[in-house]
Formats: sequence, C-alpha cells, structure tokens
Amino acid sequence: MFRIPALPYDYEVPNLSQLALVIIDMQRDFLEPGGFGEILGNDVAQLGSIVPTLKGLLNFFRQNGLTVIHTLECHQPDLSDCPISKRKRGKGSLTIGDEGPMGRILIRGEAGNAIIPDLAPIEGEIVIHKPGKGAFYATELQDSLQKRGITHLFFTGVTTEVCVQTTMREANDRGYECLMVEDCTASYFPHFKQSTLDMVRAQGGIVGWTTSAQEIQKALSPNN
Ligand code: C5J
Repeated sequence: MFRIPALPYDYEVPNLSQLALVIIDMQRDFLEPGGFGEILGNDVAQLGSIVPTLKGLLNFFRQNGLTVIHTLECHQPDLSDCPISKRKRGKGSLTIGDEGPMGRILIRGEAGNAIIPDLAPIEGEIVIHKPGKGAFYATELQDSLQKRGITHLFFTGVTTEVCVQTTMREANDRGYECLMVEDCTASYFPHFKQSTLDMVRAQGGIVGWTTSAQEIQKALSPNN
C-alpha cells in the first residue's frame, strides 16, 4: 500500500499495477499560438508553465514502468464526429476544421493537433483520440482500463476546468479513485483552476483528491 499526502485526506494506492497517469490534451492546438485555444480568444502562454513539472512526473512513471495514458481532443477530417453545436461555439474568425497556421484546427493528424514534443507519447503508452471534452465519451478508454485492471487514476493536463475536470468526473462516476495533480494542470483562467481544485476537494472529496507531483514521487519512489 502506498499512501500519498493529499487533500482532503491521504490518498491510497493499493498496488502500482492498478495505477495510471492520465495526461489530457497537451496539444499544440491548446498550447501554441494559431491553434484552437487561441482562436477562442485565450492567452495560450498561460498553459506552458506546467510542462517541466509534468515532464518530470511522466519520466518518473516511465522509469518505474507505470501505465501512462495520453488523450487528444480531435475530430475526423470529414467532421462526422463534431456536432454542429460545437463548431458554432466561439466568436473567432476560424472554427474547428478551418485551415489555420498549424493546419486544420482540431483535426486528427494535423500538425497543430499533435501533442507537444516535450510530452510526446512513446511506444507502449495508451493514446486516446476523443471528440468530446470527457475522455470516456465515444472512446475505448473504459475498455483499456478494465483490460489492464486499472482502478486508480492521476489527472493532469489542460484545461483544468474543461477537459481535465470533465474526464475526472466521468471517471468518478465509473468508480475510479481519482486524484488531480495540482501543479501538472493549467487553465487559461487561473481562478478557474483554483475553483476546480476547491470543488474536487470539497465535501470530503466528493470528486476525488488533489496533491502535488513531488508528493506523488516521494510516496511512490522505490527507495521510499
Ligand atoms: C478545451 C480542453 N478547453 N482540452 N479543451 O476546449 O480543455
């Protein structure tokens, strides 16, 4: 049993084989100028600060042979999996599927849709392409987790209050033990990130737990 100091109380991992690190949507489309995040009017510079800490946690998982899952928000080139309502959102000059500086916006396979090079998946890691905000909607994620016997999920990535929180809530309803890594998630709106952390921890951890990358690495370290 591994015990991680967390809020609102310690988080326990019975066995490391039951654990996965979930990295949500660390894509150029959200972190770089010219992508989906910027066309919605956001300051994309807000998101880059978590990359070194998240990279450290990812390396820790890799070095210890632990399960890593990456997600990408994306749509088919013919947009058959993109509801009209989603295309109509936002007031930018471009929308999902339009040609932008990094290729077609939020379209699978386009340059802007890739995960940023610092966090690119390596062989053996699970990669989930998702058309929605939540990673369980219209994907094979639940099957993948069940096949591997995974019950405990650490959530990281962007943006905290949209795709990260949506996926964590979906996971919570499916019975997973969910922990959000405070310094490995970011929002275009820092106060939304803070509110999300507060919501997760409220009411005795109604959606799960939060902690830092350092506490995780200390608690799970083989030398501990
Ligand atoms: C958004 C996401 N914000 N990955 N996507 O549209 O959070």
